[in-house]
Amino acid sequence: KILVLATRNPGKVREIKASLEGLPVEVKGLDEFPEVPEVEETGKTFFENAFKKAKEIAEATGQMALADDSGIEVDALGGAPGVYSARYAGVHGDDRKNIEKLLKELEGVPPEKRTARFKCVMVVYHPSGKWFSAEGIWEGLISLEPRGDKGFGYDPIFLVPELGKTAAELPLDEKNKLSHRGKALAEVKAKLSSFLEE
Ligand code: ITT
Repeated sequence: KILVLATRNPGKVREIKASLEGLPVEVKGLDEFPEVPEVEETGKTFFENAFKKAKEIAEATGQMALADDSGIEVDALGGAPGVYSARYAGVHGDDRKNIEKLLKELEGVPPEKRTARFKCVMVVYHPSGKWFSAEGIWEGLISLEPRGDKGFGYDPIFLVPELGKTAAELPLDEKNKLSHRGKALAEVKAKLSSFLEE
């Protein structure tokens, strides 16, 4: 059985592949399907985008697909950037610019008011039309300045309060134990085996 990861984000691919290791499926990246077209993210929710990506990639490849739509919600900004996290500063996937913009928007906001959470919604879609979803949330604080060089996206400014470290200071396996994506993946793994039997 083949499972295609419906994402072009290499940070997500690393974390998802590490977590799915040992499952009775062959995990493939989109780079192995150069002919599939880009999926446009037009949804207003993480679920809508994850569903659209998983369905379109499953239909384009004829294989089971797993999509991840995720982002960060900052309370002091009314939940922004949310579903627009990847393109917050205008250029899709420019992590450095996104971090810069978020820190600027939060200038003057004291540490205790910098509460935020990462959210991840995953959809696994089978070309037969069957699907299921899973999700995870990771609560934390936006730090005053970036720290750490692991991970991706907003990890350097996402403080994990109980560790006193940013997500970018955690090795991949430690991040996967705590993160929104790690939690969604645990749910995917629990549901996948019965899904494969159907
Ligand atoms: P695909 O749609 O191809 O999967 P993408 O990067 O465009 O890739 P999203 O639209 O779901 O994916 O945007 C997610 C953004 O949220 C991502 O680019 C990061 O900026 C941020 N993000 C999500 N999970 C994160 C994590 O674990 N650590 C840091 N930032 C994260």
